[in-house]
Amino acid sequence: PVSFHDDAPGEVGIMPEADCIFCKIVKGDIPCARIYETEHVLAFLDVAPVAPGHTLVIPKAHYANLFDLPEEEGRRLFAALAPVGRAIMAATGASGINVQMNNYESAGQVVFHAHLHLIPRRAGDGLAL
Ligand code: D5M
Repeated sequence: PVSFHDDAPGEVGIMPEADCIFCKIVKGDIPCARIYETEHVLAFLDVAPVAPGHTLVIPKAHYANLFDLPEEEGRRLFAALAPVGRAIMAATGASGINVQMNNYESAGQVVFHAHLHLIPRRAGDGLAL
């Protein structure tokens, strides 16, 4: 990511990557089904769900994957998981939920903006994750 200093003294921002689809979603240039949002974190429905309610939780700032993520951003992402997960379970009637993160291409990452998958589960749903 490219760091720059914005107007606020002492603040460091992360410039959105021009060709990153999740940065475009954060900016509102590409639509999404937004289900949760804070100053730093966004959650929206996955466009190719493996189960109804499959959701992605992302930092608004651009980091390629887990290993680029500053500790504070990781904390914010993790803090979003329980409220978002609870809401997804309530909305879908799921009885369980998987949290999955793919890092690097060989682990199945196709969008190189760090994101966590929240995947609602039901007993006997047959999903192999
Ligand atoms: O998964 C990347 C995930 O991102 C994959 O499940 C599809 C999803 N995706 C891709 N484009 C969009 C848009 N525009 N909206 C919502 N969801 C999207 P990975 O973990 O990188 O394999």
